[in-house]
Amino acid sequence: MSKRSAVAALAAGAMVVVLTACGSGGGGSADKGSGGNSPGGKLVVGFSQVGAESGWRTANTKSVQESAKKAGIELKFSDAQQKQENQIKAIRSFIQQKVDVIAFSPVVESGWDTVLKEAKDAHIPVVLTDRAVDSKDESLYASFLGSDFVEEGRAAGDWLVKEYAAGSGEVNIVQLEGTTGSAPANDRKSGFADAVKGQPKFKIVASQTGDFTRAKGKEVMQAFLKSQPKIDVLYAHNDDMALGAIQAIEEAGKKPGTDIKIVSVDGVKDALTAMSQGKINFDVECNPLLGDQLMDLVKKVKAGEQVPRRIKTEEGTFTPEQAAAALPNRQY
Ligand code: GZL
Repeated sequence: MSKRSAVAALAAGAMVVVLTACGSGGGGSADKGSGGNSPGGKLVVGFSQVGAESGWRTANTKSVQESAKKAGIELKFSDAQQKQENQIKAIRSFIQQKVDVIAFSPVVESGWDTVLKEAKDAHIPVVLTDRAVDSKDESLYASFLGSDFVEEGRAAGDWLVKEYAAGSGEVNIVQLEGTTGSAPANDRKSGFADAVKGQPKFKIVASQTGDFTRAKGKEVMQAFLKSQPKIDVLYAHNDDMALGAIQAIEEAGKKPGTDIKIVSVDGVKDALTAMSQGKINFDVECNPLLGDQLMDLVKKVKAGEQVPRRIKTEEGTFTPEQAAAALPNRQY
């Protein structure tokens, strides 16, 4: 059973415009000079979310919104619909609104220095959550709270190596990658490749982005099934793409989990259900319930306290037996 840092979970994203999702309009910290315009001294946090592309993302949004409410923090929430330009617009809007802290999950790793410098010049601290940026200027954000995606990819690869330890025949792998340029896609790919390197029997015969969505995961898996004469394993960077791929595999008259083994990442309820039906063979947990930790972090940052540069979330893995045991109480 995977270890889990316990934090609450909340419901769905909003449009790309900046919405005040929580809080009764209570006070900010205007007198603190670095922003915060909510009367009554409430901490005001601007949060730019990637989008609403997957079950994981929905659970993450719920967690952030519910935790903000619980912490008495006014949350200005923006859903970027997986577009970097929308996140940059939202961050600029937060700066204009003089929020106390900006928190965001960067949809891709690159291209953030300019807007983060604008936040720094406005004396508004920034916290990264879920995904990282590749900026070399560490002064542009106070902390990064999120998973180690390389470790997740490595865990998926390690399982595969064990699963095929006995056999000697070639193992043809197809890979559904996450959003191009995103930290989870880059790192889950490299961690997996690291785990299977030096094992000549493993061949990644096709690899393409499914953009972390079910629809795209199904579409790309359909193409793989047409173009690849033999597929033994699917490695999906998230469960939503794996679930879409399962539809494609079944429509092609094959049995997911048997004819084509599936290893995925996230550990959302729908995937654990598929596991209990024998359709997914292994799932690496990626914990979306970051809300409480994030609110604690933004409070410390606003108060000028020292915070760790990197806060790694606790996560585990699921076998089918563990999935069946976890399902009854699964929050998302
Ligand atoms: C990982 C997160 C990824 C999930 C996907 O922390 O950024 O984005 O694995 C989600 O399900 O779309």
